[in-house]
Order: sequence, then C-alpha cells, then structure tokens
Amino acid sequence: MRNAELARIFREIALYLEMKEEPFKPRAYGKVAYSLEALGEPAAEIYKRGGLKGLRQIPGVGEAIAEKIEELLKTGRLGYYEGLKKEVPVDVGGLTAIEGVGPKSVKLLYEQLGIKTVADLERAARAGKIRELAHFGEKMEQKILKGIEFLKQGSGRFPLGSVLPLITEIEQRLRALPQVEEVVVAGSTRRWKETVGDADILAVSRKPEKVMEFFVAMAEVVDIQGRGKTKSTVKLQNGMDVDLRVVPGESFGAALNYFTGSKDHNVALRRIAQDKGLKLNEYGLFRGSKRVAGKTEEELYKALGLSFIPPELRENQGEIEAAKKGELPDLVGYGELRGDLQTQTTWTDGANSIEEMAGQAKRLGLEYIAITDHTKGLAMTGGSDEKKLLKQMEAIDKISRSVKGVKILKGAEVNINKDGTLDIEDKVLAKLDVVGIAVHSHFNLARREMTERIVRAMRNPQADILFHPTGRVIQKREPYDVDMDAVIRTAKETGTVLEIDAYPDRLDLKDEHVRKAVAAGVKLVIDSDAHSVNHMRFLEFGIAQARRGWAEKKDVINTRPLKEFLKCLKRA
Ligand code: DGT
Ligand code: CA
Ligand code: CA
Ligand code: ZN
Repeated sequence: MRNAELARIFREIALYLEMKEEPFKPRAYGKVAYSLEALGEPAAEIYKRGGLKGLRQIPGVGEAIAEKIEELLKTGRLGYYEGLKKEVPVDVGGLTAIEGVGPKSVKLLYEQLGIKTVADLERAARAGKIRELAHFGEKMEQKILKGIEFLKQGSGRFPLGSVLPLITEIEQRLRALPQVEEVVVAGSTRRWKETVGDADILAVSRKPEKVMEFFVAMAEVVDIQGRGKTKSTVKLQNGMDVDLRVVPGESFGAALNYFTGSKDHNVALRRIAQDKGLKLNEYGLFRGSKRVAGKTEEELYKALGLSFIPPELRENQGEIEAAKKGELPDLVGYGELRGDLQTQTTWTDGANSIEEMAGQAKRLGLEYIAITDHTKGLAMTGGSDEKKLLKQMEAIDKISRSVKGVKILKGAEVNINKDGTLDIEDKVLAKLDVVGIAVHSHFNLARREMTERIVRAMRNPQADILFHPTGRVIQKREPYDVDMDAVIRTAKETGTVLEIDAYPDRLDLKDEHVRKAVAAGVKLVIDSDAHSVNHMRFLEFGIAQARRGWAEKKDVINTRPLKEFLKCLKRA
C-alpha cells in the first residue's frame, strides 16, 4: 500500500472522528495523514526495515497508529476504519472536498436525505431539497452547487505535488533497465505546472519492445490504453495516465522539446523555423531532408536563433521574444534558498517540535528558519494569544542556546481580522523577528471589502510578510475575491513582502501574480508552510512557481544571508 493511500485512509478517519465530535483525535489523525504524504520513502519500506518501532519514528505516529499502519500494510484493510465507515457509509472524502461542506454537514445530509456521494448531493441541491433542511438554507444550497462546479473543472487533473513522487519513481525504474540509455519526464511535469493532466515520459533505447514490456507490466497499471512499438499509454491505480515514448538518440532533443510543450510554445517555435525555411517536428529540425539539429534541446534553440528557454517558461507568454533578444530572466535556482519563513510546530497544528523543525532546516542546508505558529483567531489549531506567544519566544531563546548551525527566528502567522486589524497586539508583535500575516476567516467578503481588509493589514508597520496572499487551495478552495493589483501596489508602497507558499496544493501566489509582482519590484519570499519536518522539501515546488513567474534571485529575499534578509524587512 502506497503512502498516498495510507494518508487518504487516515484523513478519512480524521473526518469521521470530527463527525462524531471527538476532541483532539481528529487533529492527531490529520497530522499522521500529513506526515505519511510527505514521507521521503514508502512506509512499507520503513516497516520492513524497522517494524512497529520504525513506524513510530514517523512524526505524529504513536503506538496505536503504528499498529493501524501495520494492519493496513499486512492485510490491505483496517477494521477500525471499516467500523467507522459502516456507521455512516458515505464518500466522506469526496463530500468534504466541496467548499463549505464539513463532516458534520455530511452526517446531517446522510441522516436526513440519505446522501452518500457528490452526485447524490448535486441532485438534491438541484431539486431544492437542501434549502429545506435545518442549518442549511438557500444560500448554502447555492454555495454547494458552486463548490461542486468548481471541483468538476479541476477533475481529471492532478496536483503536481500529489503525483510527482510516483512519476519520479517510474522514471527511476525505467532508468535502471539495461536497455534504456536515457529517460526524462517531459510534458507539464517538466514545466512544473501546478496540476498535470497526464505524465509524459521519454526514453532513448535501441530495444523499445523490452522497455514497453516492462512499462505496461508495472504493478500500478490498471489498464493498458494503448501499446505500440515506440509509444504506450497506461492508466494507473490513482486514475492518472502515463505516456511513454521511446525515441532514437539522434532525435532526443527534438522529441524532448516537442513533448515538453507547451503546445502553444511548440506552435510558436515551428513558425520561427518556417520563417527560416526550416521544418521542426519531434524528429528534429530539418532543411529539406537534412537534419540540422535535434540531438539536444540546446542545439535546437541555438539553430532557431534563440537562447535556451528553461521549461518553466515555455508557455508562449513572451519567452520566445525575450529569448530572441537575449533578454530572458536569470531565474532563481533550485537550491538557492537560505531560509524558510513559514513553519508550524506542535505549539499549534504542526506535527514536530521547534527543535525538530530547526534540525530539519539545518539538514536541508538552510541557514535560518522562522517558527510561525498560528495565533488565537484560529482557535481550532490552538492558536497563540499574547501570553503563549511570549512564552514561545522564551522557549526559542532557550532552544537556540543548544541548537547550533541554524538560526531560529521568532515569528507568527498572525490572523487578519475581518476589519483588517491583526489579532495580536502590536507591542507583542514588535518583539518578534518576523511577522507573517494571513487571512484565515471570513473568506467570502465582497471584493472591495476583502481588498480593503488586506491592504489595511499590510499597512500595519509590524506586518513583514503577507502569507499565501489569495488563500486558494488547488481543487479545493477558490481564491478569495481580492484585487491583486491593489495588493501588489500596496506591497511596493509599504515594503511588505509577498509570499510564494510552496505547499503543493497552495502555490499561492500563482505564476501570473508572481510575474506582476516581479515587474512591480515587489520583494518575495518562498516558504514551505511546513506542518511537519517532511514538508520542508516542498520548497522546490515554490522555487518552480517563482521561476514560472519569471523571478530572479534578487527578487526572492530568502536567497540572501540572514543579516541581509532581515534588512529587507519593513521593520528593519
Ligand atoms: P497536461 O498533460 O494537460 O498537463 O499538459 P501537457 O503539456 O503535458 O500536454 P499533453 O500531455 O497533452 O502533451 C504533451 C506535450 O506534447 C505538449 O505539452 C505539447 C506536445 N503536444 C501534444 N499535442 C500537441 C499538438 O497537437 N501540437 C503540438 N505542437 N504539440 C503537441
Ligand atoms: Ca501531459
Ligand atoms: Ca500526454
Ligand atoms: Zn497551520
């Protein structure tokens, strides 16, 4: 059983326990789901190596949960989970994915209308049955329908973060075959799009039949959609399709370029080739029947009179014109971050202690990490009030005396109240090293009110960084209705930093907003928003997002050494 599947089951257990209004337990199971998802290796491997004791090393996993993981790994089933499911036999994961529908609503909907699936709910809402229920009403009915529509738009696509580990694993398996000379993942995955429709893998081999034979026989394959000598498509257990193409070495660059896309980028490149009297396709760049380039992408771009365009920019959004003039941005690089400015710990809803988070930052080669637990407005996470925050500052001072090699900054993720004030007093905020502010409530304000609220909060002299500026959660929650141009203007005016939240289902700012912010000269940070040590490696998704938004190293202030970073903050 894969980590993603284990995580799904524990997340459902958390939802069922919340439905039963059990205290504490839902959060504990939720944390385990988080940890499993972000684990660097399969839990099955950990179990094989270290048994129950090994499993208990996973953050948030105690004895009882370790035994449950064991049961799942050994039998593929879990009695406890099946018992919960029997009481309320519904698609709790699917239903709660709809914005505004929580576990308690799911229970009511099941008990009163027998609703088990999203399709049932949609039917009932369309028939006007939801508005008749106590606690629901017509507004809620409309909201549910809107939420279902939103989910449908995203269906069939997968957040990159949820499928990249599997895609990479398949890539590595193929690379290990003796018949394979080279393997690269192309398509939207190589461009680091936030969601992918299917995975496109390219291999160089002189024995394509053997490679295809291996590919279609992989354990995850549930259906072979097509099988040819050089091209096959399979559907995996998780519902995602994977295309594999085997090409000869001399056209590898051209094939890689073609299958990396985007389609619009390809079309524009082909036009440039035509203007030069050349022909470009997935086999190479040709003058008549003579191949003038195609072995590498570098020689291909060069032959077209362009500088090399990094995959993250290939969306036909001006990159070709810039490459022609030699004016492509010098993108911020993977591995260039020196700090992480948003992390949560066991002080609120994180799975790891301050020491553990700092230790992980150090292992990842970071020089500084800010601890930014939630504040009191987010009561369900045990958010800090002034007193607790001061206590945490003392704790950090103490821990800092023993933890060497990484600077622990005192921070907070402070809630922006409905009126744009903050939920922690300024004089306490002034004692912190770095203050992040974020919207966590009243998501549905009208555009003007929401914009004024956020702008007012940004004008607070204590507010260094605006965390996840639009609040969107990919395929789960739409961004709040806010005028991003006004936010970007205010950031510039006040020196407030905008965050790119690297957590793979947020990636907020999105690429086009990053690009606008960069153009306006606004400072950015890339943060993991880690709720467990395993989440810190998500930083690379944030770097990819920054690159998709044309950001350079100078635009991202946590590429700088600590002192310089701190000088970039408003309060410095
Ligand atoms: P996705 O899968 O929807 O996330 O997006 P992509 O970009 O991976 O698209 P996909 O898988 O349909 O095709 C992979 C690449 O192959 C695509 O980025 C560009 C190339 N390609 C596919 N169809 C066409 C086409 O009709 N014309 C051109 N020029 N290129 C195409
Ligand atoms: Ca694709
Ligand atoms: Ca494809
Ligand atoms: Zn949190």
